[in-house]
Formats: sequence, structure tokens, C-alpha cells
Amino acid sequence: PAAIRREDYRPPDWLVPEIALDFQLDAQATRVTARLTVRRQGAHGHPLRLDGGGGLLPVSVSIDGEELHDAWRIDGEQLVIDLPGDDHLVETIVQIAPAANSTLMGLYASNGLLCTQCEAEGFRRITFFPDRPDVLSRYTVRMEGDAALYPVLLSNGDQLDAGELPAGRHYALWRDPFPKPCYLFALVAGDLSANRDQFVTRSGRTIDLGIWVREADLPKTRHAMASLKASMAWDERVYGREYDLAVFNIVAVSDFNFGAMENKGLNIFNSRYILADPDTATDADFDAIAGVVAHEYFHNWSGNRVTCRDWFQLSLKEGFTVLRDQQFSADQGSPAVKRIEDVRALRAAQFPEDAGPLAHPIRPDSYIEISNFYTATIYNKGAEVIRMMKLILGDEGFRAGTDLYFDRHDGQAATCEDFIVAMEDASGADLTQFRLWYTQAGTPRVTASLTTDAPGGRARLRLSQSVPTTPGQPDKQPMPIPLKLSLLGAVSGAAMGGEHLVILDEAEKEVTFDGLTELPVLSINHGFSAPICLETDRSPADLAFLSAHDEDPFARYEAMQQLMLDTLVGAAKGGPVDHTPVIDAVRNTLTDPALDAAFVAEAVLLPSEAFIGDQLDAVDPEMVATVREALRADLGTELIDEWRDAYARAHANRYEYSPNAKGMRRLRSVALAFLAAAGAPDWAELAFAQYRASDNMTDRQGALGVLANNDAPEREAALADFYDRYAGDALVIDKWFTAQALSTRSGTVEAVEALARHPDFTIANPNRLRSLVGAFAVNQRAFHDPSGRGYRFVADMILGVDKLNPQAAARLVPSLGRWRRYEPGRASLMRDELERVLAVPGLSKDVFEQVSKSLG
Ligand code: B3K
Ligand code: ZN
Repeated sequence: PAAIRREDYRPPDWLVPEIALDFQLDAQATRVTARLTVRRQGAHGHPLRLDGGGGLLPVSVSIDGEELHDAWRIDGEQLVIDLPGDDHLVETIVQIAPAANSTLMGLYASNGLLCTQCEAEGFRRITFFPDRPDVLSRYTVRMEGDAALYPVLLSNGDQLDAGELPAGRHYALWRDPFPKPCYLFALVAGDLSANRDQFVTRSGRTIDLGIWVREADLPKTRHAMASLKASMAWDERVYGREYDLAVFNIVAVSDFNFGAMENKGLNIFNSRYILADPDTATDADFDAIAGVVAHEYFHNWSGNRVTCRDWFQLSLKEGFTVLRDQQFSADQGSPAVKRIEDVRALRAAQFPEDAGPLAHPIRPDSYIEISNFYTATIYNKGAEVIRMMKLILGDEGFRAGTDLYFDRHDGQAATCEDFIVAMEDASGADLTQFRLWYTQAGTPRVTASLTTDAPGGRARLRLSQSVPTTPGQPDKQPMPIPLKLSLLGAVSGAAMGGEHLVILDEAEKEVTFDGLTELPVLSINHGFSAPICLETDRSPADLAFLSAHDEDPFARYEAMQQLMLDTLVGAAKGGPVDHTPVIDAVRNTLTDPALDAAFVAEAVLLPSEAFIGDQLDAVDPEMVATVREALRADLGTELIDEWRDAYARAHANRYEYSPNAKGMRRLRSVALAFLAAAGAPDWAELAFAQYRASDNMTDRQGALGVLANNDAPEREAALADFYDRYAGDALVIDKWFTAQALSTRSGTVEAVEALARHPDFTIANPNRLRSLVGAFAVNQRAFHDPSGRGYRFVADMILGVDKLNPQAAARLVPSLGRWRRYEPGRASLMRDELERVLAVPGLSKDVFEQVSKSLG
């Protein structure tokens, strides 16, 4: 398959200002009639080319009311029509089979429901159309179907009409007044009930809100509805953005390829990001729901009103919208804890991507299959880049920039460059060098070293940066790296001279600080002001000092993480092992009465095995696990009284969804895990008691996770009870699969292979697939079992899933694709599996691209 390149972009030859769609709905055979008003753009003689996909074939083609039999042809998957004039009416009729569509792109069936997913290129599976985001049309949609099977008929915009028809059928007519690209089209038909509410906008318009689910799930929609209303108010207050239609609907479906989709006025969600109550969803689930509901809602401006010119601009809407949802979530709870979580996610998903064979800039230069580019780089690094812009421009300059951007490009398909120019025009800043963040892949490495002449004098900070080589980008230029930093007095712990913003914009830079009253300790990259890997020459004593005194909570967390990481990496490289500084620092944090529980729970967590491995050259996962377990056990044993204290303190709360209660629950499960690591004689009893007595899923899952990692008899009892208790609740049974797939106990590969034969397992449902196979593929011990059996299992899954759902299959590739990072034995076993996959004929573009790039 050929690559599509950003520099080949050409404006569309034909525009489609209006489209009228008619759906005769049927799960086996749906007939779709599309009437396109097409207009030639510019002086050219090119034919009209309409994209088709998934084997779409026309039943009929008419031009200006006349059916044609030979004035059209099929070229590849495109329908090509020669048109004499500049304006025509083109009508096509096709027949599609939603029930047979296992790709979950286009129109498909899920649990008796018919629903659509069009981004990025699913609309072409529904009807012939110029499937590119710079063709914007006004949609009129008529749907007709069996009234008993499909009592609810939804599409974008406002419902204009509905009514009964003979033979138990009915219809609905919807019209969306806002021109939109076809990737934002949506349709849902099924037996659904709505949680209805209203929101009054700041200009006094009343919006009808509906969250549509199966009737039995209605009680689980309250949190999503509250989150939606909070998002609507937040976007008015913080970005000045008001909702624009009279109706906003959300539908939850159980078969969905990713989190959710921002279709205009009709968001469609994976049910895991809507349905929640305390008995079945954890605090993390509640937080994720609020974040995703906000994200999709915010897209109404950053994505829909201003959309993307082409898919290379994807981060224009995704990076910006992730930043917006992160800001929203930070405002709802603890900003420091939210930042810690976001940075952990960045390090877990984006840093490895940026350091591997699939590294790409946030604005890529080419792709084979665009579905492979909905990545942590486009989303999370994209958000970091906009966050840095905000830091450089200041809050007011940034807001002026976003106002100008929305104003200037409303109704347009824009580019990342348009966004940057709006920022420059509104603030007066020059972002020329900053554009390198859009073009260069790779996580910059920054070194920082502070030297002092004498107490009471001057300090010199030497900074350097280098951006690593990535595929296709051997040479890199220095980028502007904004570093928030301070110098703490080594005695008082106070920041001398306050907080500074230093922009490291050359390969090397030296900054001096005068008038220091004490010896300084360097605190740098406050709030993770830049997405970099930082190396400093700070001693364990300095890091321990910062972890106890830094005024910036994120910097405190980072200092502790760095101290832990230095200790673990040193041990993994065979250096001397001294756990004392970490143990002392953790004790300090655990017993500091000024710290809230949520922060403490984050701060005392050891870096993950994967993140430790990312610091090493040829990873031996067993070695990493061994050194990490040794530190965990020492921390558990040495601080056993403190863990018991923390466990007891956090125990006494009744369920409530508040930042404080969430923090207590988190600390409680962290403490329980350390008690287990210490081998405390009663750990399993405690865990099982917590499992049984808890009145919420957070505590129950926390206990189950600890039990699942060990071999105590309580393990089997808890897993069996969990399964029985939640039988039939798919989202909770997903947790049951995941707890076992993530287990650190030996025998997990065999257990996961057996679970893949469990009657509840299916590769057809993306949530279930991820719950078992996706979770297993990040389990550093079991997946990397030295036998290679874990690799074979995942490769088999990739091949099996690819036949049904290429997007879901391709998502499993990167874990094998990181083979170069591992010691030679594992690396060659992983590579062998990738080669085995690549040799199979008929691979999807999705899997082909990921595997061939991983081997290349
Ligand atoms: N824009 C969608 C993602 C679509 C993924 C297509 N492969 C959801 C989101 O980012 O909000
Ligand atoms: Zn998005």
C-alpha cells in the first residue's frame, strides 16, 4: 500500500454544499440514497471522484434526475463521474449490510442497535462521497425503519419531522444547519431510553440534553450528565465558547473502537465512558468519564466549528482538545494530582512511542492508514505543545489567541499553521522556532547542572539539549524548551528569587543567578513545563530534600520519582544498592500531615517496570522486576507501621465521590499493596476483608488487584466471587479479565491463554479484547516470558482480529514493535513474531503499516 504525503495536499476539485441522505434501515440490507449538490471548484476538467470503501457498489447513479448507465466507472474503490457543467445534482443508491460489518467503521450493528462511526474514513462505507475533511456540507437525513426494532431514530442537528408509516414502520427527518465534514455525520437507530436534562447558555438559550442508553442503564448516566453540564459551563467561562444547536445528544454503545466520537450534536460513546455507579465503576472510571465527556463536548468548537483541512492536521483538533479536557479536569479536582496523572500517562504511552520505530511528529509528514495516527503523540504530546505555547504567551495572550483562532476560522477547515499564526497575531509573539515542535519527532533530552562559587554568591546553571534521531529524521535542530525552575535554599527550603521561566532555545545555554543567601538546590521543570527527559547531577540527598520541601507539588513528586528511578536504574545496571534514601523520603512523605492523601498516594508509588526499562539499553524485564520488587519489599518492611497507619486512616471513609474521599481510597489500596510486598502475615486477610466489605468498586478492585498478584487462597475466592457478582455486566467483567491479565504472579501467560478460551471472551468486542489482550501486552513480566509464548499469543491475536477489525488489530502491534529495546534473546523472539505476521497474505493496511515500520 502507498503512503499519502502531507506535501501532496491539493484543494478539492468538487465541493458538496448540500447532501440529502435517505436510509431504509435494515440490519441485513440497508438502502442508502444520497443526493449530492456538487459544485466545480476552480477551472479544471477533472471528473468527480467519490470515495467508496468496504466493497461499496452503486445500485444506481443519476445525474440531474436522469439515471446513467455508462457515464460512470469504478476506479479502485472510487466512483468516477465525468460531469459537463459546474453545478450538478448527483444521486447514488447503494445497499449495505450493517450486521455483517465487523470493522465498526461506517454503519454497523451493536446489540440490536444500528449506529455509525465515520472518523476518519468510515463515511465512504455508507455512501459514495468525497471523504476528506475539507469538503463541508449541510446535511438533511431521513431515516425509515421498523418502529418496534428501532423506536428511536437520531441524527445530527434538529429533528424536523417524524411520523408513522404503514406496515409498522416509521420515519424521522433531521437537519443540521452547520456545514460539516462527513467524518462528523452520525446516525443511531434502536430501542433506547434517555436521561433528559437542560442547560441554559450564558446568552439564555435552553439546550435539550439527552443521554441515550438501554433502559436498564439509565441510573448509570447521572455522572455523565453532570459532567456534560459542567463542561458546557466551563467552556463558556474559560474559553468563551457557547453551544450552538438546540439539542445535544449522547448515545452509549457497547461495541466501539475507541473512547467516543464528537459527531455534531450527536456524540456516540463507548459505554465505558458513560455508564457508572459506585458499585460498578472506580474513581478512575468516574474521572475518565468526566474527561471524555468534556473532551467530546469541547470538540464542538475545537474540531467541529473549526475543523481540520486534512488528516495531517489531526493534532490541531486533538492536541488542543486534550489540553482543554485536562484543564477542565484539573479545575474539577486537584490540579497537582491531575498533572501527575497526565505526565504518568505521557511517559507510559508517548515517550516509548517517540523513542521507537513508530515515532512521528505531532504533524506527521506521511501515513499509509490514518487510523494508525490516533496516537499518544498526536493527542498527548499535541496537548503538551499547546500547553507550552500557553506558558510562553501567558494566560491572556493565549486566550486572545484562541479567541482569534475561533473567530477567524469559524466554519473553515484549518491547519496547525493557522493556529500558530492566530497565536502570533493575537499576542505579538514570534513562534518561528517553536514550529519545530510540530515538525521534529523525538523526546528532547535536557541536561541541567548547577554550580555555585560560594554561599551568598552566584550560581551558574548549565543547560543543554539534544533531540534524538527518529525514523526519517537523522538531524535535529535545537527547540525552544520552556523550563520553569527555582533555586531552593539548602537550609530554609525557600525559593530564592521566586520562580523563573528559562527558555532553553540553543543546544547549550548558561544562566546565572545572583544574590543567593544560601547554598542552592535546583528545582526544575515545575509542573512538567516541557515534555522532556531531564538529566541532572543532583545527589540523592538533594532529591530527598526537594521531595520534602519543594513548593511546587509536581516538583516534589518528580524529585521523589527521580530518586526512586536513580536507585532502581543503578541497581538494574549492577551498581551498588542503597535503599535508605528512598525509604527515608517515603517515610517523610507518608508522615507529613500537611499533604493530602491523593498526593501522598501518587508520590510513594514506584516508577513502573516499563518506565524503568525505558531508561535502560537492553532491557531484561526479569532483572527490572527483581530490583523493583526488592525496593518494594524493603519499603514495605521498613515502613510497615506507617503503611498500617495510612491503611487504617484511609479506611474509615464512607463512599463519597469527592477529591478527598478519592485520595483516601487511592492511598488505602497503595498501602495495602505495600503491606503485601512486605509479606505482612495478614495481608491476604486484610485484602479479602476489604474486597468483601467495600461499598464501592474502587476499594473492591484495589483489593482484587493485590490478591490477583499473589497465590493466596483468597485470590481464587475473590476472583470467583467477583465473576458471579457481576455476571452479565460487561464493563465489570472486563475488569475481571484485566485483573488476571495484569497479574505479576508466575503462570500468567498460561492463565491468559486459558482466559482467551473462556466463554465470555470474544475478539469481536474491542473493550473485551483490550481487557485481556491489551492488558496482557503491557504486562512486563508475563508478556516478556522468556519462552516467547506471550509474544506468540499476541501475534496470533493480531492475525485473528485483523480479519474482523483491522483498527483493533493494529493497536496490538506496538508492544511487539518495541523489540529493539530488549535484550537479544527476547528481541529476536519478538522480531520473529512480527515477521510471521508480515508474511501472512491479505493483511489490512492498518496492520501492514505498523508491522512493516516496526521491522524497518
Ligand atoms: N475524534 C475521535 C477519535 C476518532 C478515532 C478514529 N480512528 C474521538 C476523539 O478524539 O475525541
Ligand atoms: Zn478528540
